[in-house]
Amino acid sequence: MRRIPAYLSALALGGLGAIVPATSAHADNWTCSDNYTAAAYGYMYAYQDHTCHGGVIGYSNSWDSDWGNSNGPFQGADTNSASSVLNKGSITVKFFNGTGQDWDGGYVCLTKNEAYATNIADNYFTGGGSISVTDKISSHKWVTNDSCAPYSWLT
Ligand SMILES: [Ca+2]
Ligand SMILES: [Ca+2]
Repeated sequence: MRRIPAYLSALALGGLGAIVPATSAHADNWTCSDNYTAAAYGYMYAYQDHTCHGGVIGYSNSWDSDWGNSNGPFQGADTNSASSVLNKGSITVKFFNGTGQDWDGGYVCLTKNEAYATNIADNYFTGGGSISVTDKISSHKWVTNDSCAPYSWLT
């Protein structure tokens, strides 16, 4: 009689969930990879806390020139509140600091290949001043990479 491999036995007995170690499932909760998998194609997302935690502030497949006004995908208290961001679109997202200034002030860019920035506290807007991106994003739009400075990439 052929011996059944142990992992197949486990699968047959306990189902797929039973063979996923609990530690692995927990670890997934502290990255943005699960959020990226669940995200809709063509959209960018912004989250309240780092590593895509704390709730989705907003998501968009278009632009929003003021995350603090009462129009578009980001409104009111959404401005100056994002701590991590995700890009599942087809081009780059450009995020701006200028609060209520319609795509003004310093900026940072997130490419579709980078996919997400888990903690933007150690990223700084262009224009100097060492302004951390956390809790400072106030608008966004989709751009081609040539509109982003070499030092403006979110990682
Ligand atoms: Ca808005
Ligand atoms: Ca701002």
